[in-house]
Amino acid sequence: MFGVFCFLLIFNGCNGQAVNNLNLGHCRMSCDQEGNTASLPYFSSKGSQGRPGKRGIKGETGRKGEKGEPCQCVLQTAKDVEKVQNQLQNLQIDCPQTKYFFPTRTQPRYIRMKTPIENMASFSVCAWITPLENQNLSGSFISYNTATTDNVLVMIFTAKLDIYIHSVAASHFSVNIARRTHVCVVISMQRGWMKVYLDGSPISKQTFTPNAPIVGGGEMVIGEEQDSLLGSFEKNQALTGTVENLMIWTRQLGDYEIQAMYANMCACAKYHTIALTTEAVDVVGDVRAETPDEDC
Ligand SMILES: [Ca+2]
Repeated sequence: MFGVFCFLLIFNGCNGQAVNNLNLGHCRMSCDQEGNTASLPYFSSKGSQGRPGKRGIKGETGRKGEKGEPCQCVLQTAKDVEKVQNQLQNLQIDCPQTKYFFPTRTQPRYIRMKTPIENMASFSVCAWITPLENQNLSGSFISYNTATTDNVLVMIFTAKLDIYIHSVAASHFSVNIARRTHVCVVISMQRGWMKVYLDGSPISKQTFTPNAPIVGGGEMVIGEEQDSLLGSFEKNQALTGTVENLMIWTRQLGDYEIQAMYANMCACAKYHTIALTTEAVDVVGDVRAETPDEDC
């Protein structure tokens, strides 16, 4: 519950004004350097460096350096406050907890969504993903085909994250995952951009030619890459590792919603359209549904 607690603390503490000296260390949120466009407006700076200790005169020990300030938190404008407030209203805290382990590439083994896929003009995909021990994450995370078109949407980890839309390579992100990581991808088809977040922070935004929405009614598969409807899987594109709390929203999630999900596994952005709950999926082959870590 810490994550949501922290967000509420920020919100309640500020009353539309700046908040200073709020230590967010226990929220597992990262602070960034001021002016870095990747940082969120209410994170002003890293904890400042303490002054260095003075060198002792010969034969004496020098004084220790002072401790730096804790991570500072500043909501700079009323607009920032409003933004946080709006996004907090879009959080729920009793979110579906799901965990699936893909131990091998023995095929076929995948999760098929039974939930009907809607048209998606803007959408967001988030999950915690963990590669197998001592491996980098590799394989197809999301593969969506319709009856008439393959690769309508593909998100596949190679030594990077490759995203294909309408069968065309839309973006390649420098993302190489070697440990459990919270990953979100937010895509606007109409505006032609996609943004990747790792562990709650935006790391890259790329543009592509604006395009028609993803057409619903097809087959979405987690863990294999379809080259035909529910078939033509390739072993070297099979995902191994663990996928937790995979959810999809047919809207753009905001920075704060994504941060909140990273800070607290029980929290999630409201109004999701897809989650991998038992009743929503067919599990095929060597994929294990496991007990989620969090008891929310
Ligand atoms: Ca393929």
